[in-house]
Amino acid sequence: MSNRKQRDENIPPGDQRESRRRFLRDGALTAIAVSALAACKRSDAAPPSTAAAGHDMKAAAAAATPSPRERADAMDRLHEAAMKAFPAKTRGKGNELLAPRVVAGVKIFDLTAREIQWEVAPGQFVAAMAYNEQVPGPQIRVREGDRVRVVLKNELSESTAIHFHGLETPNDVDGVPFITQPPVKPGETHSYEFTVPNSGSHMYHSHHNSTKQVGLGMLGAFIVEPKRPRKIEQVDRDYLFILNDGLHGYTFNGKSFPATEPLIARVGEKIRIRYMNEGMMIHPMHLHGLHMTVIDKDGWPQPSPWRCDTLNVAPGERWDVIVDCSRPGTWAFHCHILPHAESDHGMFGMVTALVVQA
Ligand SMILES: [Cu+2]
Repeated sequence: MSNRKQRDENIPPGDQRESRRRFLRDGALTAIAVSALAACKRSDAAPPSTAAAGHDMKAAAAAATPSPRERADAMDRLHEAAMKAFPAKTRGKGNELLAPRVVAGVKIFDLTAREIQWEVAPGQFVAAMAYNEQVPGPQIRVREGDRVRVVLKNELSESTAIHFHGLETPNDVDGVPFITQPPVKPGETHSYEFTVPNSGSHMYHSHHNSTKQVGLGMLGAFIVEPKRPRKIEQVDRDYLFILNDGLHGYTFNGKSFPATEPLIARVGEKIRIRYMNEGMMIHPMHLHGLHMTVIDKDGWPQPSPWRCDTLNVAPGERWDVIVDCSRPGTWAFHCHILPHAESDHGMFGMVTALVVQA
């Protein structure tokens, strides 16, 4: 996907038409100005016909060339349109909590893998591979020590398998084809059953043809609540960001700005944010105005919580942070690799906001 296409696709359709009109118009004005200037140069080189004709052409060129202020206004209109569209409505929502069926004390989670169309940004539909038609897949949330069974039904046109990333499961449910199981062929169903070992923020994802399958959405959060939560974990709200940078572009929870969801809190509340990187690049997550206190790495408590405002999240990593929402305002919140977040058409991709209400 070209940057230009990415930028265009991240502008709402109505605004895209308007922005294209403006860019075409600005481009046309520039072309008119350039050809007029070229004609002037040619006429300067040739014997002058009349002084008045040369003067008229220069005046026309000056009138047709957008001024720096006009060009700035044209660019700023695009930035404003992207910002004002946030949070934009799109079809489909990922990371919805999946309620298990409970049979004989076992929590059973049914996941069906299927190829779908996913609206990653307003009007931008992309081919996706999804669990239960969600990108990210539905959130699995259990307690340390629970007995779980994940039943995978493969309705894709290729084989697949699920790996439970970060969970110290028995080897036979590790989900790696040709190491611990045969691939799950199209039309087949495969069950993974285990007692949930370590607590923390973990993930599940395809471990077969994974550059494509994970890049297209076959991933989800697997949260394990601890038997004995720490005092620092007692929060008012629990948010989760799954970062991805594959075939759908730069996304938070399967959506690109302005279709990303804002995080909402009230002044004085404590929120937890769980970052999970399912992509192929590092994403330094930067929160404006408020610091983050890092409590867990890959589900493991840090020896001593530490503070930062920019946290590097590498592929496969999970980081859990607490934010004390002490200051009201709409705080920008984005990946600080700037080409993942902003172009000359405005913000796109890995951008959202933490809204702290007074
Ligand atoms: Cu990034």
